[in-house]
Amino acid sequence: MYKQIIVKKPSNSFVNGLTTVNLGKPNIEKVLEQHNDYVEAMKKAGVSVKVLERDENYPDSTFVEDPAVVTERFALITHPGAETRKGETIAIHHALQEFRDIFYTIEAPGTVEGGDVLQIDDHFYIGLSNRTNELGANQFKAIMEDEGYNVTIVKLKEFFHLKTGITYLGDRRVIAAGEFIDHPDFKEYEQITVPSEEEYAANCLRVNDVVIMPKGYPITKEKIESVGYKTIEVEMSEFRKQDGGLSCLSLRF
Ligand code: CIR
Repeated sequence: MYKQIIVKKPSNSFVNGLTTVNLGKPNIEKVLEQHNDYVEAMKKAGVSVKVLERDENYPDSTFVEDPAVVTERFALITHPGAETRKGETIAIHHALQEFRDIFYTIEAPGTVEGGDVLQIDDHFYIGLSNRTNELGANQFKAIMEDEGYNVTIVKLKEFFHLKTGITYLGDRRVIAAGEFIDHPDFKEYEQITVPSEEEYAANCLRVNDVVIMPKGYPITKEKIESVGYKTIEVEMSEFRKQDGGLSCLSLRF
């Protein structure tokens, strides 16, 4: 269960960030409003929130999940696959020094983005995507195995990041969409399946007693609630325009 999260204020340059979808330009007022609502939802779920200042030089830097992975004992600073995001690691490394003493780093030409990393208890799954390459995934595996974790490398077919399509809810249960429905690597977990029209809701977050999920996905919401979780919905429309899911906006530990 999480005690602490780190988020980073969206910059005005956010509207010029990377995207592969065609949903229009984000509206910066709405971006800031939705980011505030996200922070409030997290506080309601019982975590302390450290807010990092915006950085205009890095339009995508509000997606703090990608430049680091934090475990109970140490932090791993990634090497983002996106050229314009590589420099984001400096500020995240700095911020994490308040919380962790031990750091590992992924080295070029290896690339890893935190959106491709899913932790299920003492098991890490890492996706091979357009952002995380084999060299990076192998470095990640070696570091984590040395630290006593199990690691499975999962090759992605379509999803942007691993966690775009799968979330761990706790209690040996996952939410899965698209290529992760009935995927052999996750067969030991009970699955809640997300219908294709609600695929975006596969990226949500179990935070202590609640599941924080994007607003506007009633079928998935109902499925999550029917197995006994409380949900909090957060409007994510402006982050979705930049390929951002709900988990991307925080580092949790
Ligand atoms: C990017 O392309 O890097 C950002 N526009 C979106 C990053 C989303 N991050 C995540 O899913 N963890």
